[in-house]
Amino acid sequence: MDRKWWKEAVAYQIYVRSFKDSNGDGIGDLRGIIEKLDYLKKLGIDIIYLNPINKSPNDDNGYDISDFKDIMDDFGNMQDFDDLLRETHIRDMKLVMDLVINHSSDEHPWFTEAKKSKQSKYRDYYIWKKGEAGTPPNNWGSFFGGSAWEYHEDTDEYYLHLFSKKQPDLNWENNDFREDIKRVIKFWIDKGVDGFRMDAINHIAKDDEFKDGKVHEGKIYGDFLPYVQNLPKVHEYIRDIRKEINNPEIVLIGETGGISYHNAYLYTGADKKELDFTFHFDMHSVGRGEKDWERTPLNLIKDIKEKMSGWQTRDDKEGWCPLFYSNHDTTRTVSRLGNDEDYLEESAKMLATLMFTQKGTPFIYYGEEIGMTNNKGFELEDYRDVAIFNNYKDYVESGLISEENFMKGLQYTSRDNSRTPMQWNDNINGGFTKGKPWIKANQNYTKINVKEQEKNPTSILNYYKKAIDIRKKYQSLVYGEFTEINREHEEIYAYLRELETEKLLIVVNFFDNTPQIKIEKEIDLEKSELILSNYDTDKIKNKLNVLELRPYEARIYLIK
Ligand code: TEU
Ligand code: CA
Repeated sequence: MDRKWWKEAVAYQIYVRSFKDSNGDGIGDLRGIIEKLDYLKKLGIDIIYLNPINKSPNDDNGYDISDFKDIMDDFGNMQDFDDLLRETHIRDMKLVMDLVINHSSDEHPWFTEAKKSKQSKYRDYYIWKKGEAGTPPNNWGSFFGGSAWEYHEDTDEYYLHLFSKKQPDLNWENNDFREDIKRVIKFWIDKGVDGFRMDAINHIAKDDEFKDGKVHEGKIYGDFLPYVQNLPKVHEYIRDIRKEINNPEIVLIGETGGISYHNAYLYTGADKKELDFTFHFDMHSVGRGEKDWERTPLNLIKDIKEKMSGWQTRDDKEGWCPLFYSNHDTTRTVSRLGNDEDYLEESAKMLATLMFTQKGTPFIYYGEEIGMTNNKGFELEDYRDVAIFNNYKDYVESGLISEENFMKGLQYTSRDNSRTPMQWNDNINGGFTKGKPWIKANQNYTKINVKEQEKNPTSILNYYKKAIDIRKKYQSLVYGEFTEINREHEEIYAYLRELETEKLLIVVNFFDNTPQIKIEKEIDLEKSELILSNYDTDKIKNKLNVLELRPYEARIYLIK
């Protein structure tokens, strides 16, 4: 296994807008992050991954960039960035930026020039098509509701936007554009950035026939995924970027929907010279029902074991993987995979035990380390996600979906569940801001916050610290062999991690009952040392390798 700094690291994702507001405008910012670097260092963080911080009109909270080489006004200025990068490096932490290059903002100069004339040099930086008698070039629907095409009257053509209409897709077929975007990447590398998370990178190649997509049951528009996701040409463009970067110490992380453990090697295989690892969407869908307002009970084998062990048991040459259960595009981990009602602490700690004992780079999503949960009781006007309001028009105002089901669907699936202000203490808005927060704080900040948990030795936060310490102490958790045991058990997930003579057994119960498991392995638990548990350890009984686990109980044994 070739050793890399980013394989041994623990990462932390910061949704900058919601992390810490330093100037009272209700929006998180770079100086707010600087205030909290010591908190992150103490937690055991090695990599900080920031959601986009470039200049943006914020139609999609920074994922619509109007200047790739400057900092968003809401977050501060380039001096603040230079200070943040320096302070991060002084603390021996690394900084990974979000690189959003599948599209730009419609306020980017390239696009404003492109709109002026079909003869503009920048016209072909984007994807323009004629419509047919007032209708778009095809029936594609955007990820954020409505058509994927926006009509531009002055030049009588439509432009493509897989996301919002203020996010026109960039044309990667255009060589001048590709040379320009390489200059952007070089600019940030020269400033000292340690790596990039490449947003929606699997969409940068489009099928050039622009055929209509299938209109699935209950949908209004055609499905464009087969024509805009993971097409072969994506690899050619990424290899070109990697060659340009030409520095193995710079980590390149993809974001690739529609990819999982059986085909991630297409992007991350050692022989591909493309990405080091890639964010997938496997955990996003767990628990989701047929409709957004429906839930399905957790099926441990199908939803968890097959997926997680699938990533764990790939051949090393297929590449590395992230270990994450939440980010800014899905809901809060403990609400989706755990139990945020009766067993918040136990289940949050159980999930953390998985994250820090598997092979891959753990990514803590801000607030996960204190068990932040989904919102309860947001009204429609409390939501901020651009993806919501087009869908409301398309589906509720047209009567296709009832208001009640639409609102319930948001409660279960909205990205805004994971974008409420970080809960630092029990002051108003969780101590995130002295102003009015850009999005309402989750009202449980009075109970779930950093200050309370720092002083409580059995808090979720202190469990994360212990689990991270254990991960850094035992190399088998980073580079060791993963062997799942008792796959058929429907409530308990159990596996070994081994490296030379070091052997750890991890067992977790995913439910609120007390199942037993007989460890079918030539290990003698009587002689093993229990090195971490989310329950008090003196009441643990296990004889003859039969373990009985309490609700959401998690244990790590050092096998002697
Ligand atoms: O999300 C990408 C994304 O949502 C698509 O890749 C899609 O969900 C996936 O391919 C389905 O298989 C990124 C950011 O994470 C998100 O916050 C932004 O809104 C989006 O791109 C646009 O930049
Ligand atoms: Ca601010």
